[in-house]
Amino acid sequence: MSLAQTEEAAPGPRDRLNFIAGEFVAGSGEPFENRSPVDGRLLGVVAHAGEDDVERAVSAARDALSGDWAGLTIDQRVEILHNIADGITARFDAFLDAEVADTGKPRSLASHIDIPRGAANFRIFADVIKNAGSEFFTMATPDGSGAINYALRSPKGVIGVICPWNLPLLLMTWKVGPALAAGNTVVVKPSEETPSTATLLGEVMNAAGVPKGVYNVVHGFGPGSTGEFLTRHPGIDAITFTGETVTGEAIMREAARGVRDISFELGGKNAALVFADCDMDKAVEGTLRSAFANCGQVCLGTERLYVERPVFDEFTARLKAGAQALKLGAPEHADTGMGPLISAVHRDKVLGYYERAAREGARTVTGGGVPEMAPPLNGGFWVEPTIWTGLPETSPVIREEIFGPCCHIAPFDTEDEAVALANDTDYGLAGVVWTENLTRAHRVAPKLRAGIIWINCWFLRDLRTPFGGMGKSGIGREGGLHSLEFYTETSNVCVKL
Ligand code: NAD
Ligand code: 6OD
Repeated sequence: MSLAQTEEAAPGPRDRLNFIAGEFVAGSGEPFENRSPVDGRLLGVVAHAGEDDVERAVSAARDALSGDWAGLTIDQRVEILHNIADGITARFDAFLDAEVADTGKPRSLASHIDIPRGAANFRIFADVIKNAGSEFFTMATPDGSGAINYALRSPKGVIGVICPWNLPLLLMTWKVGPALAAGNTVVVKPSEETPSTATLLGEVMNAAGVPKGVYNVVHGFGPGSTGEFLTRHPGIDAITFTGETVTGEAIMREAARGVRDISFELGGKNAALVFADCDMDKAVEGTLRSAFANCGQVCLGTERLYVERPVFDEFTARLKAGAQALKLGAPEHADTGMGPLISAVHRDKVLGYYERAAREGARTVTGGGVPEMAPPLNGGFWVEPTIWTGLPETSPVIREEIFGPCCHIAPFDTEDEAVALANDTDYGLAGVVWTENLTRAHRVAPKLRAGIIWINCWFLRDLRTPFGGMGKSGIGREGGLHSLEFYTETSNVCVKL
């Protein structure tokens, strides 16, 4: 398949080439198609990195690690990180076009979240590295002269960065920003569904003065392909991964060779608790976003809702009305509230849960099927925003991550029951509590077994705060100084006085 083959004009071929040692290059693997989730049209063809391309990318990253990049002062590195952020901002529309084409998400969403956050991830981690202090301890010694200790941070090395498709630029830069700030070099494997923005970033890196080989991108699939070639490669010192829990298990097996460090941001089956003393307007508006934003393809999204019995009917009715008012449509329309799922494969998975819920006797409050879309959108991967009630807590619909625009809603009677229901999961990524009673909020928050807990809000994130999950939701925390813990090695220096 030719790299130039497209059905219509789309972002240039560079947008889908590998980026190795500062050059845009094809790959030795069979190129593969990139299709629009909105209508299924061919957007372009993606270069496919073979094992030899991964080898070249890793060795470019290793060379850069000890080359010009290592010779920079922190101030020079910080300046380059700001250049990268400025470069993304200067090409805002190109990034926006590419991200919207690959994901089908509403343009309004990507322009407020994905692209600005993609730039902010470089600014924030430039500030973090600039202000990161060092541990310093004095100690007594038997001879009375004493000793001082100080800790030195050094880059961990070449970092393998494996990314998902739901927030491609945001989640990739969330790893690349701190990795580069700490002086590492990276080889990025974007999702096969969303190849464009990671490659476009290569142009920004070159213009920003990033030495060749510091940032590399290899395209392809996971098992038996580019992703596995990368995680298996002994030249990779640590792996940071965002994606499904089962993929995390496979990557962990590879990381065990050579005892390499990992940072994992995995799946979730997040609960929200709606207490009768909540501000109902805020709770409904927040839950509409947490359940349906990005077509439910957000790891932090709410798929399990527990509502205190006195307000159960009112809350359910208002959530239903909000879901039914969501306008499904093309990304560029200002009133589009929800786009399609990422792919036909993912739509089949989500619809499998829709069918299972019906089979298990759920009461469908709204949705549950595939909406009628007019041509050409009928070629896309659309599903209805869906709310169920009435399923037992043992149902796979309530226990497994669906990653679609759907949630199950059940009543509770006591605070203890609500906490127990929220914690009855193998995952532990995020939780939301809706209550105007601050004492209750602070009492409940520490009882929830989740890495991120929101009170009366959702997706509000300061990038310096710890981010990550418990149980099947991940290993480690990233964000601010927490990221530096992963992206650096620490050595203690002890000086006898
Ligand atoms: P995925 O696990 O299918 O794929 C993620 C990446 O891993 C892709 O680039 C893929 O090609 C690669 N990959 C797959 N198998 C591999 C292997 N054996 N070796 C190396 N690489 C491999 O995930 P996805 O479908 O792209 O994303 C959706 C999932 O990501 C959901 O489960 C969601 O919860 C999770 N997610 C988690 C967070 C978080 O912060 N916790 C954020 C976003 C998404
Ligand atoms: O906001 C962020 O930085 C972040 N990591 C969001 C994750 C969203 C998951 O889908």
